[in-house]
Amino acid sequence: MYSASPPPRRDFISVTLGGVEGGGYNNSKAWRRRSCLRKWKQLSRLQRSVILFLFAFLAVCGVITYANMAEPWKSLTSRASEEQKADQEVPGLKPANQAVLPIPKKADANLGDYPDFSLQKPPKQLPGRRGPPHLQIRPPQKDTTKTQEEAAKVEQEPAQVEREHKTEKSVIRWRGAVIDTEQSPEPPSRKVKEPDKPSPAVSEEPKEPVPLNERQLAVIEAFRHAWKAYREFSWGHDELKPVSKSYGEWFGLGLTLIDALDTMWILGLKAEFQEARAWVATHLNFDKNVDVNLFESAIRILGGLLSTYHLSGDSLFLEKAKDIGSRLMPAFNTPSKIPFSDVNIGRGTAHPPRWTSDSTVAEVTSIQLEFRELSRLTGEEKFQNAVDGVMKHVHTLPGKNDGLVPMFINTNSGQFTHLGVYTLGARADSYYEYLLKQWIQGGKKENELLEDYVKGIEGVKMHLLRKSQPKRLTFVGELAHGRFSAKMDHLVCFLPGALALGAHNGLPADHMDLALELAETCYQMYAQVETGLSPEIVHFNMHAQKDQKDVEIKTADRHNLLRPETVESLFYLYRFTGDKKYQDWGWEILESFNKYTRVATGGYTSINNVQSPSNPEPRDKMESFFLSETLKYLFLLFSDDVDLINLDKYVFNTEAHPLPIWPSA
Ligand code: DMJ
Repeated sequence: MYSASPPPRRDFISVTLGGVEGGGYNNSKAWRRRSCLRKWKQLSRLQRSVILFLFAFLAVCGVITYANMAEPWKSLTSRASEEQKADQEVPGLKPANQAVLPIPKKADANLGDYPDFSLQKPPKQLPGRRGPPHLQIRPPQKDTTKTQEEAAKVEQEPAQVEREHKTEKSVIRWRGAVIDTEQSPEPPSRKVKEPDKPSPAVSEEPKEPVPLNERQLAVIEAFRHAWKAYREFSWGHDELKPVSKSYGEWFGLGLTLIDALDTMWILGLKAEFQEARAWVATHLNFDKNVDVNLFESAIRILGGLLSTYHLSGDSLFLEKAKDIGSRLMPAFNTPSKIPFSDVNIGRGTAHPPRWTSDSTVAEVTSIQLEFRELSRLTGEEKFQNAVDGVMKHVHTLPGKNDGLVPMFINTNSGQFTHLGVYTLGARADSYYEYLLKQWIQGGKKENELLEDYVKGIEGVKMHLLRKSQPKRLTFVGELAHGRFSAKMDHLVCFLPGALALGAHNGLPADHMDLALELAETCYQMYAQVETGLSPEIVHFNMHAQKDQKDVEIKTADRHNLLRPETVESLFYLYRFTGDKKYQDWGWEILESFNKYTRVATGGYTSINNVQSPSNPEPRDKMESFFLSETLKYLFLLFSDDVDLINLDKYVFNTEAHPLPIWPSA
């Protein structure tokens, strides 16, 4: 308790030093000086010379010692700058990595290759874009939500943000141009480049900038609208919840930020990219006691980091890629070497889902592009060996139906389980996609992959294709124990793009025919719906009845998660055919996203009901793939520049992260 009364008075003894100061001390000093002088005079000349020599000798030694002590500081300073250079290289990685860094072609002048939209005012809202009332949340007059350090940073001048990045001892190459001029003129990669090492990532040649068209600008505006909210409400977290202006966590690893890095690069959002890069450098830490899904981490985090590394040439991303890749490896410690679905990246333990020891077939066969590329870059074979082992094993496995695979595989026995159900949708989709894409990635030499892919497509044709009514749209249904179901997931809409990519790479022409038909079907899954947005799953009408649409939607399936597959396929088809209708279809889809999923205060949200234009029921979640895939594919679809991610140089992983096609040995 406090007492209000004053503290008791204390009596102190006062000591005066006057006597000492006034006489004694000074007197004794003078006395000592006189006595020393007397003693010195009493010495012989020889004795005095010896003493003087000794003093001189000690003085010289002192000077030499001082000089030697100063030297380490000097070398420390120069070592610091050496370390600064070495920091551009990836610690612990073999020289092979450094050799694969893309080498800048020109200096800062190249920044002009592509316009930097990050500093522009967003283009005006396109006319006629008005969402339903509950999504028309008015933006606050003044932004008072930026409480995070990072958010505050962005309020600074972009130049200031750039300056801060420079102090982080790192180089950023923007489309082939070195941004950080403090970097030594010759990048480390160039110094260690060895001709026989694995060939580098595809470095973008400097070229004349292709002016952006109105549709591309609209995609940039959409991205910036989404990013603005991510920055304000969920910076560094996994997913934006745009309606509640908060965030959701899945792995706690900044999933959206990592997933969006290469999109920002491709869209030319320089300041945004640099700010995100700074977060990766300072905040992204994989040493966390957290369970992550192997597949999702591989395609989003590992894939995102690897592609950003290739596009930017910034070794920070390779360093992080190696870190997460290594931490995911315990997943392969199973009796069958078929990986578990989940890994604790901090503890180095892995496990299947709680209810089963099965893994999903699509998941264990759709991590290969990423781990194979990681091996190529690091020179460490363990990554590729692990994932190639899975493919080899699946190649020989019984239980397929004319190339179609079941959806589950057991991590103990290594056998397929739940036999008899075949789909190109959830749990099997990207198995087919990655067969083709690994074959392309590896220079079209791995015949087993090609064989399995072609067989799989034959299986689709034999068992899963039907025509709808009334438009006779070709669709891909499902087979369950011999019974056909006219159900098609939106996820299946990756298939037209994959088929077109295969045909472009020399596979049978009827793959392209099927691609064209299925692309039309996927477009109709949007066009025939009230909001112009596809539901998660449709059922195709197979019986001719008056006034019926091809597309039927069940109540449980009428949500839209901002998925990319249809616009992904439209992009491939436009690239390979040049038919502008694909761009027009993509534009319609973007307009519908803007109309029904755009939150006025920032961000886009998944919705519950694509059949209700007046109330699509926002789910309050923006999936990371909206930025990683949907907007990226739309941007590329609207581009007429075939060199903007050239499909003969890059192969997209299943999360739309472009990885280089390996140059032939
Ligand atoms: C993404 O994570 C990937 O495209 C994956 O292959 C399927 N699901 C989502 C997008 O729909």
